[in-house]
Amino acid sequence: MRRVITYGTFDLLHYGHINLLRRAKQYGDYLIVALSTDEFNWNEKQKKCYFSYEQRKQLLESIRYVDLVIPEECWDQKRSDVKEYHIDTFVMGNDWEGKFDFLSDLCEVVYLPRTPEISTTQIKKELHGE
Ligand code: C2G
Repeated sequence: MRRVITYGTFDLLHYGHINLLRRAKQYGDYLIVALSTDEFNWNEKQKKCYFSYEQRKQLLESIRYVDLVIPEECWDQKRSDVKEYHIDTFVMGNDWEGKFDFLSDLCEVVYLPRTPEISTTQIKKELHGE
C-alpha cells in the first residue's frame, strides 16, 4: 500500500484545497493530512483561523480522498512523520517548491501546481468587501 502525506491549515476549505487533496491521493492508496493546530498556525504562521482545529479536522475527514488526519504542531515533525507513518510520497502545493527537498532521502517529494485565483485570504478579503 502506497502512503502519501501532505500538510496544511485548510481553513475555510475551498476547491483549491480539494484539487490538491485529490491529486495527492493519486500518488498512492492512503492519504494522511497533517493539519496545522490552532497554536501552530498562530505562533508559527501568524494565521488566525476562522474554523478551529477540530472543525477543520471534521471537514477534512469528510473528504473521500483523506484517510487520516493528524496534528501538525511544529515545522520539524516531517522527518519523524515520514518514518513513523512509512510514507512513500510527500506532496505539497508548489508555493512550497523546494522547501521540503530535505525529505528526498526518505520519500518521493512532489510539488503540485496551486489552483489559481482562490485562497483563504482572498475569500476573507472579498467577504469583507475589500
Ligand atoms: N493550495 C493549492 N491551491 C490553492 C490554495 C492552496 O494547491 N489555491 C494548497 C497549498 O499549496 C497547500 C495546501 O493547499 O499544499 C494547503 O494550503 P494551506 O492551508 O494554505 O497550507 P499552508 O498554510 O501553506 O501550510 O508545514 C507546511 C504548512 O503547514 C503548509
